Amino acid sequence: MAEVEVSRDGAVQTITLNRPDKLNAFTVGVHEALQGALEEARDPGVRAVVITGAGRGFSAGQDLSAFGESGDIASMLRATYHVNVLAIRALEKPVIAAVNGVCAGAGLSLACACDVRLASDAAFFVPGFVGIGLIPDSGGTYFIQRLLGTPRAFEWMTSNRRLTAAEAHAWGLVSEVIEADSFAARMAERAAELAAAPTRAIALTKRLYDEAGTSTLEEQLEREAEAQAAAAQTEDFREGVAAFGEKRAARFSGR
Ligand code: LHQ
Repeated sequence: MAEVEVSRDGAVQTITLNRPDKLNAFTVGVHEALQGALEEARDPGVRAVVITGAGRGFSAGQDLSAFGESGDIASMLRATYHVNVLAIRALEKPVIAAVNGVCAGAGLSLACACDVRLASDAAFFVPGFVGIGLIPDSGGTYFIQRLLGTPRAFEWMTSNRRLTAAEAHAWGLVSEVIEADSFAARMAERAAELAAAPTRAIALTKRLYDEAGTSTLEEQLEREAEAQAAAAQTEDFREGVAAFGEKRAARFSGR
């Protein structure tokens, strides 16, 4: 069995971390396979990507038994986690973290690097890092600060508190909590909705929100103007306006 499985259903690509006995903890092999899957996801035929986990875990972060694979942690982070976190942000399509279960350490960072987070009611969220004397890496200080604000991010990430899916929803960490039995179906429905959206506009919106964190208002207004000019060149814009005029649902192609 592959440690990362990739499947395609229409315009939705699903990437499943597949080391269930280890709660899908990351090894070098998992990083490499995830990198390959994220490269595949660049195919224009893919218009939404789902990352999920097999078994009762989303991911428990770094495989602590494989921790000795590299003595140089900084280089290891740069060569593995960083590549995949940056690939998720660079993908010009929405990436959904379908958090089916336990989500800890760099698994939590990876989920937070995604654009949308859905959680099963069987999921729970654990910082992990502080439990072993480490700092939140793989974007854990970046994304979680943006999602929760500094005071809550700091308190949580330094406490190692286990958060239920309901608490994660109340905090705004996940947008939806779904009963475990209907999780796969709801995840597929949400991914299909996003895959049917005007992909170029979604991609431009993703980039604009990423840039907004470090822009001045003037810079951001200018970026919006340029992005809007690009969005207005798409077939989807023409289709959206035509559908509005004809009082029908738009059929976006992603072009
Ligand atoms: C695991 C793991 C795991 C291996 C559960 N590794 N086996 C980056 C760069 C360099 C260095 C270090 O780190 C990083 C980034 C990071 O991600 S650091 C943070 C690493 N993650 C953690 O510290 C979390 C460790 N795991 C846990 O605290 C618990 O397992 C959680 C809270 C995730 C789940 O607890 P439970 O639901 O009670 O499950 P469990 O503990 O019984 O785990 C089930 C199995 O999975 C068990 O194996 P076994 O053979 O005994 O059934 C665990 O050993 C294994 N496992 N996490 N990270």
